[in-house]
Amino acid sequence: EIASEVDKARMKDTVPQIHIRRLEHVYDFSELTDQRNRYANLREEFKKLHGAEPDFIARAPGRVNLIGEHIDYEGYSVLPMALSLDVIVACGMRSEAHIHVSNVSKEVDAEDPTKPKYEAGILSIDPREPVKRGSWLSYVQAAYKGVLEYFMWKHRDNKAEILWPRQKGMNLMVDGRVPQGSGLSSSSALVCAIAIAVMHIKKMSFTKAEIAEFCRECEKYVGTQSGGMDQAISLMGEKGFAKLIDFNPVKAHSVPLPLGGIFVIANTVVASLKAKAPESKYNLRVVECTLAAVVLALALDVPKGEALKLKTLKEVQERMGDKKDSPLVVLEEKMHAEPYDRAELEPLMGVKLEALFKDNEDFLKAVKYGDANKGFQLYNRALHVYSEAARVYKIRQLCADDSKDKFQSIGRLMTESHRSCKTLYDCSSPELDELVKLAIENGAYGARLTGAGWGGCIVAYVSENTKNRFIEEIYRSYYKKNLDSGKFERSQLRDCIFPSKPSPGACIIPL
Ligand code: NG1
Ligand code: MG
Repeated sequence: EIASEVDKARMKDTVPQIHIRRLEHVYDFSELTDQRNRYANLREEFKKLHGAEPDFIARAPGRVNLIGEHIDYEGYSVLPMALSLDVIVACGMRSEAHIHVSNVSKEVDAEDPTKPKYEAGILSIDPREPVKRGSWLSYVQAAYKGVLEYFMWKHRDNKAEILWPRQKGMNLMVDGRVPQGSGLSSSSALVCAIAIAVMHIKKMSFTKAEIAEFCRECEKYVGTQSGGMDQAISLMGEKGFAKLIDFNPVKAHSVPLPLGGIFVIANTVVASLKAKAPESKYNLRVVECTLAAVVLALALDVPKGEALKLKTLKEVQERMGDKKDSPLVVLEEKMHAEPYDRAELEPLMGVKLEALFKDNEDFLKAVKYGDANKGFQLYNRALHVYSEAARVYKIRQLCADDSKDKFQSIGRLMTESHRSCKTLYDCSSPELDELVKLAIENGAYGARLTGAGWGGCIVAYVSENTKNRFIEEIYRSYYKKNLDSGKFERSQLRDCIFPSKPSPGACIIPL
């Protein structure tokens, strides 16, 4: 009997399909009533609009990244955990051959208060249609397209493409609780929730790893050329564990967190500007890392043809020979700290910047901006990436350690990560710096920005015993202060500071 239990547990672990779960297995007891009401409200709204109950609800969580910032797209492992803040989508068939998408949110548009913030819309069922950018519906369309394109690619020998014209339509109604632009990955939660909803209604079955890979790719249709952390953790999160996520191929390892410590998330309430025009700071960082990889590879005598094809700093580290374990020394030796500009880069690489990024419009825009401004900060960006990648493994090790001062050591590494994000990667903001400072002054072991930065949230590592006092102090010194001065409105402060617990990943909730 025990053997069969062990077998069952192992099966559960190795069959990486999307789970079908009941509400009480998704949320903590303390939030169940609130969640039941929320789900009931979504069903009711759906029924009001479409005249029938939805078939099921799909759910995908946001995440907090504990360590490993801006290194996923460079191929390095990261350490996030899924949150209970999530996106839920009610889903049903539709007789017309198109997709109706709506949102239960009553929020109004910031610029035009006569319009809802999340306007309903109709999307085509033809997955070949390009994604229209600039609306929340772009993420829905990207996810739909991602699922169907992957299906068609996987079944290309069976002529799957003849399937789509005969597709039925569907109704999707969304209720999201991950605050937008907060660095907690509201976008990927939406993409993943839609992807599994579409899969489930079309009876497609892919593994979590497959879904994570194609969701990472399809979210790029919206414009941010991101790594795969957010989609992977949203799909592969597990109750009670942080996850070390590896890439190429994507894989998640459970990391138990030390008892007695807790990660508190605090939102600056200033939205992240990572994708803001004209340059998209985020895409510019990805471009800078690619250029750093090429320049470093050339300095290591990697043949030009090969060097120009390298995409990540990790691939370069693998070519460092006996210095593979000390990339910082190599970097110091082979690159200069001053920014690189076109005049230096093009003769070195033997190609035009535009030629190197010719396949990607978003990168070309970033190149144009970098070129017209202060050049490309290759050394600083690479220094951040290599040192941050090492910190991820150190923290993972500390989580497994029995040393007494592990809380302090983990905290110190987190604060180091923040400093690196601020000074080398230039992705912090005055409010993020202020919150990190306040967190440390109020007894946190350490604190750092989380997610892309340039706004959004910090995560602070705090002793479980003092967390309530900690939260009160931060509330008083940051939120109350800004509320009193009129900088914030009360409505912005929902879920602004809360202790987080590792929650389960995406699932389907039958009705
Ligand atoms: P957020 O902050 O959730 O937008 C972004 C990227 C991640 C990762 C982090 C920085 C997306 C969808 N996600 O996250 O892949 O690169 O920044 O570590 O853009
Ligand atoms: Mg995002």
